[in-house]
Amino acid sequence: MPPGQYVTRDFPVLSAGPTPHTPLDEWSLTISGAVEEPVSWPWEEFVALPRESVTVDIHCVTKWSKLDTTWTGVSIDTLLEGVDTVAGYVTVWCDGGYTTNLPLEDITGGRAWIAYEYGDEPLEPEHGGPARLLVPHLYFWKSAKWVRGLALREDDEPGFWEAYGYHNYGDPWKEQRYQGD
Ligand SMILES: Nc1nc2c(c(=O)[nH]1)N[C@H]1C(S)=C(S)[C@@H](COP(=O)(O)O)O[C@H]1N2
Ligand SMILES: [Mo]
Repeated sequence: MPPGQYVTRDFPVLSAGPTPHTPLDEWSLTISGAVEEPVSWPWEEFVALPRESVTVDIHCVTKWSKLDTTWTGVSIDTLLEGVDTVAGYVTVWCDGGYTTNLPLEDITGGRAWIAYEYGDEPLEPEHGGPARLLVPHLYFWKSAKWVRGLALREDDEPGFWEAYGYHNYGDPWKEQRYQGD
């Protein structure tokens, strides 16, 4: 367990605003920014991509951790196949306006997914359905719910909570909760 965390069996919902309900026929996932050509998958094409199931622990900055959560989704490596970029960072953006920033290397190498099932069921809207980012090695605020796109960038720019004083990187093992930690 990372320092300062306790285990919960519940699955708390933490959202900075109301839960968006985007119909699947209006949903797509887009990779844009520092790329030759932006690429976009409508829902049906997205869920037809190769899928992976992973069982991971998740760690919220408010100190709860949930062990052995099982998710199914598309690896970011799969989405970036054939995408040529000089970008070192990514801004993840969502329905509802939430954003979060990460180094590109933290969402590649089998370390991040766009998840659309939780425990073999479609991901519930409150937990980010139809699809959310899953980056279990960082605090859970980086795992953006209702994700719609990855904007690849050459420079880093703080996302929603990062601009409000959360740590820019958010490694739970180093207890990087807030700026200065
Ligand atoms: N779009 C969006 N994603 C978000 C949030 C949010 O408010 N909006 N909250 C973040 C925070 S602070 C946490 S701890 C987790 C909570 O996910 P959960 O509600 O599924 O537990 O989602 C993260 N992703
Ligand atoms: Mo959070």
